[in-house]
Amino acid sequence: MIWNREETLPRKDLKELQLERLKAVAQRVYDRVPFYKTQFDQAKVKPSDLKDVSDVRLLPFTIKDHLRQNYPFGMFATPMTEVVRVHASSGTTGKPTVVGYTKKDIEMWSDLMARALVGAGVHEGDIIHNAYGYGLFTGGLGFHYGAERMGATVIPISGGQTQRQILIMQDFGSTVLCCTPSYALNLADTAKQQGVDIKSLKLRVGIFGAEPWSEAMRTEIEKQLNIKALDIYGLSEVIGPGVSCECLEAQHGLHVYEDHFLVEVINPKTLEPVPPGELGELVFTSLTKEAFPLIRYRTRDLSRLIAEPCACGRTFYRMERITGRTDDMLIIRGVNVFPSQIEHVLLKIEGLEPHYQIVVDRKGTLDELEIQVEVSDKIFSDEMKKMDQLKKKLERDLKDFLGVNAKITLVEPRTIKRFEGKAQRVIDKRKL
Ligand code: DLL
Repeated sequence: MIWNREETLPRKDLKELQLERLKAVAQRVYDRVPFYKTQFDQAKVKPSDLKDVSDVRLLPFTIKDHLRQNYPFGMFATPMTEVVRVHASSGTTGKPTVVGYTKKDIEMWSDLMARALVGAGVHEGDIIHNAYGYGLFTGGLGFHYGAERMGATVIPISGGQTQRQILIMQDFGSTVLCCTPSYALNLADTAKQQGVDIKSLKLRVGIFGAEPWSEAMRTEIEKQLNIKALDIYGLSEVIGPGVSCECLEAQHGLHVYEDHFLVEVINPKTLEPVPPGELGELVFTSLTKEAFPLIRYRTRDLSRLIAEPCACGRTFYRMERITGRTDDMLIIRGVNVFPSQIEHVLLKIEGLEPHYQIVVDRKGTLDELEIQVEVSDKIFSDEMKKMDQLKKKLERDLKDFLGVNAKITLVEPRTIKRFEGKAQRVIDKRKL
């Protein structure tokens, strides 16, 4: 289902809309945010230089460090009296990144989240189990407002208290599950422990994001929960969830909400744009935000654009699921690997469970990769020979598909740490 007209605008009209909005936002930040004025002046570019959407390339990039330097509210383009909400991304080091919203920003965001939900097949009468965390994280409230906007019933359960979540899903008849993909599996696992057949619940669709996950993980979640699993992407800096989302019809690639966010993919080394189909770093410019507009924000997330029209009728370009982040790529003895690629290989092997941890260490000058992965109850109770075969197979597949040597440690069921929000798959002892 299509939520609003903009989703199917002919691309020519969309471009016009984007240009008009781009000019306005460039002028707005130039006039109102000292940081942008300095940046534009240094790059010798003026908002009036923008004659075509592709002229966005004239504008300087914004990076996370810039946001940190202007902590907490220095990048806001409205007085605080107009800011009705702030969120912040946790960030593993240093200060969080703070973002702000005016009333109109919240309305726009709610509308985009309604669009995402409707595109995922959610309708009035649905009961949305929203297990994204409520708080400074954008996930919980982002979904909450979207759900209310489109008229479904939302259960603001947030993360945690996993056993209770199963009970609530059962008793309230939840039909839609919203949480991180790792938490969806945690829920499935917990249900099993409680003797509840999660497949027998009313759940029909899940909208998962906030962390990288693989196609193999999608298959696993769909199988374990007996639902359709869709991918949603976003980041606090740009708005929160609702920057792009898959449609139920194609379930392939996430439609970027281009009427509000101008997307570019660049080569992270040369900073030059790459054409659709080529992998690179996603860069977003917010076209309509009032409190916290962002110009050419480098996300560090890697993806490719799909320009081919989608079967669903939306004209927005799609982006492929995120492969990883430029800063979470592991270089193991010269080979580049992303945790999501490792996940893809290991989930294809029968007998391994979708719970794993990647440990990277350095012995002397050499990087070592260890993958700890749970085996199924059945395999665990089988003879040692089976475990040995499984281990060898995984070693071989990792070598064949990714070209890396890894030490494999098969562990007992339910011994790998479970997560309630974003999973932390990699323990990098080199950085400890
Ligand atoms: O994670 C917003 C969000 C909430 C998205 C709920 C989807 C659902 P941050 O905490 O600022 O915001 O983290 C943003 O998470 O730059 C990506 O690296 C990663 N990420 C988000 N969605 C996906 C996804 C929220 N679908 C960072 N696939 C981003 C892969 C994702 N990575």
